[in-house]
Amino acid sequence: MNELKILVNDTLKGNKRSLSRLISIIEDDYNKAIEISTLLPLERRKVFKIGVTGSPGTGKSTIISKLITFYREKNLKVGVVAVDPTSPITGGAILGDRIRMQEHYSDEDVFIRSLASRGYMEGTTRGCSVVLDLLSAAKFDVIFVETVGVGQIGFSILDVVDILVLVIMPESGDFIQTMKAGILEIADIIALNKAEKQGAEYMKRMLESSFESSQIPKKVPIIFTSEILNNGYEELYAELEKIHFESGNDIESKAKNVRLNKFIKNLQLMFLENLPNILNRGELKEIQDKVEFGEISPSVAANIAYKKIVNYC
Ligand SMILES: Nc1nc2c(ncn2[C@@H]2O[C@H](COP(=O)(O)OP(=O)(O)OP(=O)(O)O)[C@@H](O)[C@H]2O)c(=O)[nH]1
Ligand SMILES: [Mg+2]
Repeated sequence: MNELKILVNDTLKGNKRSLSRLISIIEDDYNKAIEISTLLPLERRKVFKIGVTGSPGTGKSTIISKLITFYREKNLKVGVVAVDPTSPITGGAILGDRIRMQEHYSDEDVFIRSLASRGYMEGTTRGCSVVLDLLSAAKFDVIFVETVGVGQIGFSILDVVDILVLVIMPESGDFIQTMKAGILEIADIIALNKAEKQGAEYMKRMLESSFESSQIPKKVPIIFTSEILNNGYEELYAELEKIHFESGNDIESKAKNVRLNKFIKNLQLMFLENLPNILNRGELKEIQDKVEFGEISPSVAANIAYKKIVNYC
């Protein structure tokens, strides 16, 4: 058996060291990520994937750490993946996550991991989605995906989660940023964190009025959370569970979209990655040579090549 198969088998049996090793391989090597995804069993069990997004330092990791406690009380296995697609691995951020979620590190049924976009920027979505498949196959029940921002190049958290929690805090200019990025419209729950600070109530009113004026169809719950006062977390958890169970159908239809999107994205990435190889074969190679020597215009050639590829199917 090759190394990847052994690692996948061990991961499915619950070996966290093998899981960690596989994630490093996924981060580093796009083709191996593809191979790993083909080794995973089809996962039909419902895994609840919760996206937690917001500007740096708003308190995402702190909130996740508090929420983990509730899910662990129900004896569910919890995974956390922190993705930062904008910067290469930074010791600081990872250290921060470790400190924030420290109390859970020794728990056998909690797995926390930061993902960096080391090797292949464009593949971050794919990398993250393979990691989530891996965690699902390893029988994690709830998976948190922490990201800074929502729609950076090559990565959209919405492609991979069931529910999105937006974390914002008062006094930070965060509100304007959030509005600009259009994140309000896609959030399912807003955690107004650091709620002990002045300005929290004011910010809530601003949010509510912007919901009214912007005709966003759904009413997004806004929940105050505070580490200092140690409150709001239970309410946030209850809201997550409510959306999770009450809108079961909604989540299933979202899950269908997620699966389909994943299929299409994978295919796109495979094409992009392998196009140079495809073009080096047979008739396509001849067309490529003609373009190179100026015997045919690149756009006409692209058109012919495209038709040949499509007809081949
Ligand atoms: N005053 C106050 N500080 C908080 C609260 N929640 C979190 N913090 C602090 O805010 C800082 C950042 O918290 P994190 O949970 O690491 O924030 P984050 O959004 O995960 O940060 P990045 O991952 O670096 O983007 C830490 O020092 C926390 O202790 C809160 O409710 N009130
Ligand atoms: Mg964090």
